[in-house]
Amino acid sequence: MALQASLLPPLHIHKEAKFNASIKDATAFFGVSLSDHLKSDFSPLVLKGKRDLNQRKIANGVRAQTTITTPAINKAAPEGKKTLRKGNVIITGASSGLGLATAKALAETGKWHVIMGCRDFLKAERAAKSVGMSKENYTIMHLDLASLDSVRQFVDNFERSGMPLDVLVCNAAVYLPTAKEPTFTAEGFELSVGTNHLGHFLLSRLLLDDMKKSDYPSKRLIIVGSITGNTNTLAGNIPPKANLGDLRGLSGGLNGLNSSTMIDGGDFDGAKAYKDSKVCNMLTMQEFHRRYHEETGIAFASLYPGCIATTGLFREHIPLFRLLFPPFQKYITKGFVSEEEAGKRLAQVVSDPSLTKSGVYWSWNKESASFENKLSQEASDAEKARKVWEVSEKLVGLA
Ligand code: LMG
Ligand code: NDP
Ligand code: PMR
Repeated sequence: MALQASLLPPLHIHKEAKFNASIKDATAFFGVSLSDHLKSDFSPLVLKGKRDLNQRKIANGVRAQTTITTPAINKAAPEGKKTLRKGNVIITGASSGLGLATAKALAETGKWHVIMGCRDFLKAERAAKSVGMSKENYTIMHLDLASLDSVRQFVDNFERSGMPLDVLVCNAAVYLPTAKEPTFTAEGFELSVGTNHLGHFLLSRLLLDDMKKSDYPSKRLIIVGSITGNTNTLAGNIPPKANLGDLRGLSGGLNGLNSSTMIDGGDFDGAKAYKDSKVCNMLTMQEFHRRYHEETGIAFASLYPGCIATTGLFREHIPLFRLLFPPFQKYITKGFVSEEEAGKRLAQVVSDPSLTKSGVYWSWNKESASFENKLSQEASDAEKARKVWEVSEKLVGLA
């Protein structure tokens, strides 16, 4: 049933704080749990598909470290369902880093068909081969999130493939910390927010109907967030800090002509634009939850997978940074995770029966046990989420 990459039309192939002294808040501040009483609810067994009742009991034992304001409605898959068809999961930016590691982890279970939404078809094909994914477990489809036309084309292609959509993972991102001048998407939005937020916003809105139609028992829409967008953490307090302000730049279209290229209307700063885009990602997840969770049963989630200091995300950073950042995170902050471990974490948010709660921002402690983390004030501001949603709708042509 799955359409393989080679059967796709060729045109898609080539385009290419406050620091509160409580343990709970310390947990959120450092991005990992400081308490060690939690049991890991992730083990390779889960990914290998041995999900029996015992395991579910263990998983249910995972307690939230911190709470969030959004209501939690647990729509777990029916107990004991054994003859589940393969799930179909779209992962954007699956050609490297976290996306690739997640694709690999899911493909290996034999329970998932991964649709890799990538801007560079050949790179994606090589990447899938290099990690040993077998052909029947993945399909590559062209997707350039820096072009809304490409996003629409991707959705068309996917729909024409006839595959149901069970899970969508918005993972791709660009980070331009050394850029002196802004660069732009095809529609003229500043590239970081345009790609990381607006491209994914259109994609997820368009694919929501496809997800509604799926008969899969545990449908999920996941948008990757980050600690650096959360100013209730140490990492989120390294300048420049995320701040969406009153959204005047976003409302103006981030084009640098009649509006600022920055969401808050300030001067261009690539590192800040990335962090702002992550705040938009986390706000969008919560707004999706508020608008659609009850109606659709889809679980909406975000996560901070840990500091994966070796990925391509830092490709634009200066060489000295790229050299020092991994040992710094490994030995000093201890926030480092390998691509493989981070991939398992995201795969868990895709498929683990214990992570069905909607409206949650997941993080992991040092023992790699998941917990519900607390978002910063701005990243959990419902009014701002609504505004970002409405302004974004206009910018991408949905309203
Ligand atoms: C902006 O700068 C950039 O301008 C922007 O481009 C973007 O990258 C943005 O957030 C991303 O950052 C902000 C940043 C610049 O400012 C600060 O962080 C202010 C503090 C500056 C402190 C610099 C000192 C560097 C040495 C720190 C050593 C660690 C101490 C902290 C932990 C305390 C533990 C007791 O700052 C920088 O860019 C600084 C460079 C940071 C690179 C990260 C790597 C640091 C490497 C430190 C050496 C570690 C060596 C590891 C070896 C371990 C062996 C055991
Ligand atoms: P990578 O650079 O390795 O992966 C990013 C992926 O996004 C690449 O596959 C890249 O494609 C793709 N991409 C970039 N632009 C576009 C575009 N216009 N259209 C389609 N795909 C695009 O970085 P990571 O794996 O680290 O990042 C993955 C996610 O994890 C991001 O959302 C990031 O914010 C998040 N994250 C990362 C952390 C880290 O420490 N690394 C920490 C917290 C969150 P290509 O291969 O063609 O370049
Ligand atoms: Mg940060 C617990 C401490 C911690 C964690 C978990 C991160 C994660 N960082 C921490 C601390 C520090 N960082 C400290 C003390 C410094 C000053 C030396 C520092 C610096 C720093 C820089 C310059 N860190 C960075 C940068 C980047 O360019 C990265 C960034 O901000 O990208 C947007 C980054 C990151 N630190 C992290 C994580 C996860 C990143 C990658 C950002 C992301 O993907 O969201």
